[in-house]
Amino acid sequence: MGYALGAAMGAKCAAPEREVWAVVGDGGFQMSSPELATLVQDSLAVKVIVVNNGRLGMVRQWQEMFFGGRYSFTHISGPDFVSLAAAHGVAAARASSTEELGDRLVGAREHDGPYVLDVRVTPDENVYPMIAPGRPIGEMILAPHRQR
Ligand SMILES: Cc1ncc(C[n+]2csc(CCOP(=O)(O)OP(=O)(O)O)c2C)c(N)n1
Repeated sequence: MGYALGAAMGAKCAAPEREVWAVVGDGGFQMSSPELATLVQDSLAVKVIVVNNGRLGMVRQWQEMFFGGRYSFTHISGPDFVSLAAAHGVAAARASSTEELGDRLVGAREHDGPYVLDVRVTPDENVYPMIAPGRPIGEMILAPHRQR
């Protein structure tokens, strides 16, 4: 968590001719968003797609599935990522529906420079596979019907 943007920046430095995207959660992006300044300073045309569910989603899902829906500190209201990017001089847009997403992705790809795409997604959508807290990787839950 918080690693993707820095890793993408390293990848872009190593292969400047390649298209490089960082796919990040809104929680993870808040750990590394100061690197937006580095993108500008070092002219790194990394594209960032923020999968923005307003949740620390993996932990929220644990709380739903294993802790009786007792949600604790997993609902987050981050900054406006489009404004945050703009404050750093990074182009940005938001997609709030599936219909908008295609055009926004094209816009991000065609932009000559770094870009932040804030994609709003369903807050409480669950994601699989999932490993229960304290359980080994061999007990990975692959789909909802395998929940215990
Ligand atoms: C540095 C660090 N801190 C805490 C965690 C525990 N952790 C795992 S997933 C997660 C929430 C991630 O939220 P977000 O980045 O918004 O992504 P989502 O799960 O919603 O897709 C947390 C806090 C971690 N993996 N790494």
